[in-house]
Amino acid sequence: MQLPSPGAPTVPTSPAPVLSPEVAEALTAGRPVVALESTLLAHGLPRPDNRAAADEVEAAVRAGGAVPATIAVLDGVPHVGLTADRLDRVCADPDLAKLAVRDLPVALALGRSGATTVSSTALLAAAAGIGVFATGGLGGVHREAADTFDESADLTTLSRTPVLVVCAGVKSILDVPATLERLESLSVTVVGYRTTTFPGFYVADSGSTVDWAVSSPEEAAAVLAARRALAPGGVVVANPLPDDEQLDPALHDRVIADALSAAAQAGVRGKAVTPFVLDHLHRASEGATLAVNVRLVLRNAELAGRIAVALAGVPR
Ligand code: PSU
Ligand code: MN
Repeated sequence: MQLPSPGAPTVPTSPAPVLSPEVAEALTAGRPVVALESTLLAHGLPRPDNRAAADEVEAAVRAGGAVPATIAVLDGVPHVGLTADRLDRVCADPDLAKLAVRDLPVALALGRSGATTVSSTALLAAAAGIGVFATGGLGGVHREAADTFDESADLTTLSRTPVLVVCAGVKSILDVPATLERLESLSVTVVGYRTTTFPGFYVADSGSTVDWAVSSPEEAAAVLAARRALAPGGVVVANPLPDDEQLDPALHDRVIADALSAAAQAGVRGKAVTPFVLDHLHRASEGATLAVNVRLVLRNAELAGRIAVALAGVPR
């Protein structure tokens, strides 16, 4: 091994994650905690209403019985649990970066700020010892992926990260059957919550099914505990909206086709695709997709809270 010569420049170490006092206390005491991502706030919901949604999502986790830990990177520091002023910053900054796992090292090393996606939130949550995470819809395989190779890093990260993520399926702007195939190849455990119908984010039924269903938060927690004991990797709990709370399926199909062709026409690429399409949908549906998006996130947050409560009772 070659030792650094005296006088060689030293590379600064990047800062360790900062836990909010409430999250730190809960984790030390073994109380239930649910991780929440910040990309859906900063890049998935319009300003300034995203700030109220941030509070509502945290309140939904509390209603489920757990402590919320919204995650973001601010000035190079990963924060697990955001104080009100930090949530203000995440929700207000129009230039906040979108950080997937591969972007984290750059943000940490260079002191940058950004919102975390499903992939980077899952990674930071697991590192902090948080097992349960809630989002809206997972990223996945885009419909034109055969040409673009556009597949979300959410999938590969979940294949190796020991967290349970509650979602309303994958975003319906995606190729849902292809995404389910990739989740299978990547050995990500997928269960429906009280159904084997795989939800379609804004709509209750994506047209695809899954093999397994869990019937309670306790069963979901037991699946995560079993997965942790076996092999590293994640568990997806797909929680559909009830039929009477979903987006009208006819409106859904129409606005999605429209949004996807707008994205293609605008030549949007890479990580800009999902925010562009969501924003287009919110406008084209006159806020209908936005209302449904917030509703499904709240339901997922509350269920995640209940699952975290059940998990806190499982010996590790
Ligand atoms: N769920 C929502 N809205 C969102 C997202 C999830 O209800 O905006 C975000 C998540 O952060 C997810 C990301 O990781 O969309 C996927 O982005 P991409 O397709 O670029 O991987
Ligand atoms: Mn992508």
